[in-house]
Formats: sequence, C-alpha cells, structure tokens
Amino acid sequence: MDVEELKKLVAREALKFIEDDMVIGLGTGSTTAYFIRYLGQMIERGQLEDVYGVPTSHQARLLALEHGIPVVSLDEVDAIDVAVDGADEVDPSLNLIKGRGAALTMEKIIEYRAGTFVVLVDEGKLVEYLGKKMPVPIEVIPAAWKAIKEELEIFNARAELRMGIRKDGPVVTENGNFILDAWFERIDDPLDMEIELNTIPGVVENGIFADIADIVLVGTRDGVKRLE
Ligand code: ABF
Repeated sequence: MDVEELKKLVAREALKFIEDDMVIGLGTGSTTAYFIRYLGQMIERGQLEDVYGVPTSHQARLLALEHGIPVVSLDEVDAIDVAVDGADEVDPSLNLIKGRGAALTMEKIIEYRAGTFVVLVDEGKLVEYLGKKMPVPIEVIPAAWKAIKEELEIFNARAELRMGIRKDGPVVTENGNFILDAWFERIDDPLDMEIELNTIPGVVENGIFADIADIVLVGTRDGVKRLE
C-alpha cells in the first residue's frame, strides 16, 4: 500500500465519527481532502443529514463546497462537534506539529474548540519526540519576522522564512502574515514550548498542538491503528 492508500484508509475511518446534525471542523492538507470528499459523497447519497462544515482554510472551504458540504463560519455556530485534520508529526502523548499548509492559526482556533479532535496520519509521521523530522511553523506579523528569527536562537532553534514555490517571495498566510519554520534540536516539553513561543511579541500562533488531539488514526500497512 502506498502513502496515498494509507491516507484514504484513515479518511474513511474518520467518517465513523460523523453523525446527523453535527458541525464538523474541516482541516487542510491532502489527507483531510480525502475525508472532505468522502463526507460529501455520504451527504450526496443521503447517508448523512444536516451536517455543516467549518473550514480551516480557503482550500478546505472550496473543497467542501465542491463536494456539496454546506459551509458555515465559526461565529455562526454554537459548538463544533468533531474536527478532522492531518498533522506533520505525532509524539507518543499525541502532541502534534502542524502547519505545512500555513493554515495553523485557523486550524488551532477550530480544533481547540472541537468536542472531539480526530487526527489523520500515516505511520511515517509517528515520532519519539516533536522536532525530530519537521520544523515548527510559526505565523508571525511580517514586520517582526527578522527580529523573531533572531530571538528564536534563545531556544536553540534555527529558523527560516518560508518562501513560495518560485522562491521569489515569502509565503503569505490567509491572515496576511509570514511563516518562520523553526528547527529545534528536540522538543522535550511541547506544552511549555507552545506557550513560550506564543509569548514572543509578533508571534501570532505556532504549530505545536499540545494536548489538543483526542484520537489519532494512523494508517499502517496492517490497517488503521487508533491512538487515544
Ligand atoms: C494540515 O495539513 C497541516 O496542519 C498539516 O501540516 C498538513 C498535513 O498534510 P497532509 O495530510 O497532506 O500530510 O493539516
């Protein structure tokens, strides 16, 4: 089974958490894209009624609309029942690194508030500790990017301004900000680091999601493994 098949496997499994009359946080990225597609198919077949999606990005919103999922914004709902999203790293305590899609701020706003936050990954994303393979994306106010990049040295982190695919300018988030990708030697206390990073003036949000995930569905060659 290749990685795409593993993504489809966990995306299908996540449908088991969805019931009629639910408000669903819709994550960003390629794994969640499969979930959004399958959710749309269930609605189309009449297997689900009165479900609404709260997207975490333009990408998720357009995909949801394309697949016939009614979309609402956070301020139009009383609560989010379930949120479903991917991640870049998952540690043994289910702390996450997220933000390759530069949508981490809206993802955290929505997923923090979900009754159940279901994370979809393939087994290659399980790590012994956060920071092992991936940098922590940090959304920053553009005017502060250089100062913050230097201040991150206090944490022994080496940060790079994320550039667009053509390398002719920085990636600009949906909130109009820049992303610094910060490489740490090792993150031993994710909750502490998440809080610390957000105290730096000019930091809008960072991609450590400590203690937020309720369930992680892991796509493996032997099927879906459920961690909680
Ligand atoms: C979003 O998509 C991001 O927070 C995360 O970085 C990324 C995972 O994407 P994929 O499922 O394509 O690996 O959830």
